[in-house]
Amino acid sequence: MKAIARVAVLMGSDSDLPVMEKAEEVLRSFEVGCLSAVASAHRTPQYLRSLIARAERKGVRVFIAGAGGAAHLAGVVASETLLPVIGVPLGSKLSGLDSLLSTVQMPRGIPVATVAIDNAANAALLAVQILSLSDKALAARYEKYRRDLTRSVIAKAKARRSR
Ligand code: RP5
Repeated sequence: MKAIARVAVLMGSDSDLPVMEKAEEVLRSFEVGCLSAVASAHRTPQYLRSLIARAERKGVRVFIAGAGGAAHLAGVVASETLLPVIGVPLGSKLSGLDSLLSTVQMPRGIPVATVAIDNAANAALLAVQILSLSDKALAARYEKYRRDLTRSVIAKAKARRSR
């Protein structure tokens, strides 16, 4: 049975898919249902608005929005919803600096939680943390992930020392 989508992974163009797929992969690994869609703040503003409303009706609780260049997608999503929005600035002709600034420099009152350039995995992890606040089973999976992460770093450090 398909899990209810609790996260919407939006991207400004299908050319963003190779990076944004990582968010979907991480969400799947935590058994968090997600929906994924291409919608542009500039090219398809009305479609984007209806997509946000539809996602909310379906039960989405967190939005992830990745875009590059004049990256207004996350900000526009944040202006249209009361749910938390995580922005992923994507690599661009200006190495993603334009995307980063466009995503992170939101006006007071309408926040976007912005992760590092191209770091769609961190956006998914942040979404998992937000959802974990009201989902004990998911919180336990996230806690295990963090324990495993710590262990793997320590194992690598030990392996280096014994060389
Ligand atoms: C942005 O423009 C998209 O998010 C993408 O990163 C960038 C280029 O889009 P394409 O010209 O490849 O469709 O809106």
